[in-house]
Amino acid sequence: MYEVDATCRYLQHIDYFKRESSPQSRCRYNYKLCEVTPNSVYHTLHRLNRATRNKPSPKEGAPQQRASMAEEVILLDTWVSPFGMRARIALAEKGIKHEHREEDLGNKSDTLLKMNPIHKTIPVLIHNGKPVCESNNIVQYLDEVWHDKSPLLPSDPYLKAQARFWADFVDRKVFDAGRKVWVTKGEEQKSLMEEFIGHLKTLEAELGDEPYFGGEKMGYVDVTMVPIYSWFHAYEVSGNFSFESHCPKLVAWAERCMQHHSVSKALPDPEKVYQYVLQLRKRLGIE
Ligand SMILES: N[C@@H](CCC(=O)N[C@@H](CS)C(=O)NCC(=O)O)C(=O)O
Repeated sequence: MYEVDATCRYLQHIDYFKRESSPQSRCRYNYKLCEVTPNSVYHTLHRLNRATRNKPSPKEGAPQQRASMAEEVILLDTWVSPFGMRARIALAEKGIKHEHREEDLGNKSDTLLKMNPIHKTIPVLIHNGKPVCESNNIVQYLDEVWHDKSPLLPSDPYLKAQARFWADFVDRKVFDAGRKVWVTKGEEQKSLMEEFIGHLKTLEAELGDEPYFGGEKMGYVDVTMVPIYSWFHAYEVSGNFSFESHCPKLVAWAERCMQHHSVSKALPDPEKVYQYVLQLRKRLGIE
């Protein structure tokens, strides 16, 4: 313990004397003052480093430092999931190399159960062995750690709060109403569909004349919302209507997002989604 204390004192002194003297005299002076030798400093730091390597504290290292180290990034995902698509878009926007693992949600992997024991849902991002769960949380995490490339959230606190508000609206209102449409039929389904379209119109009004929810550039709300566009075809065929006639601006916005390789690569073929929905409704005994 003495060695550790002495080494800490030595490191503090280096800092203090940095401005005071030449590098040589600084070292000699500090070693002497702190009763350490170059050898003991080296060995103590080496030991401390080894002891903490497997136990990183949450405060350790600034995010940008971590992003520049060798990274292991894994995404547990399922192709049809709009939540998974959010993570895929953010990873692609930021050009983050990662391993993509497709989960069978009918037979969840041990890794998924271990990494997301609370909800047991995908997506899960595993960054250097540590899990990050919940899609919007993942997008925010990626944006913070890899903040240098394609920032998604605004840095201004007020604009950031607004972006989070709308992303929450997408989750709570749009995605929720959209999901309920698939597990109902008849009149109930019709009224849920109207509710769903109502929420889309609210979003359309929020978009206004901007090209993206993020303003001139695609941002957090765009990444949160655009995945559901891959399900529009399924809604249209099932409900025999057109989104274009109800919310043309929103459809134009989605098409604009699709021009981004990150989005077109992350979203699956709409016809494949429709076939998946049909199967799902059959399995649930709705069709
Ligand atoms: N709020 C979660 C929702 C994730 C979610 O519902 N994922 C679905 C796939 S779309 C899932 O893993 N379902 C498996 C289950 O519920 O057992 C998020 O944003 O990540």
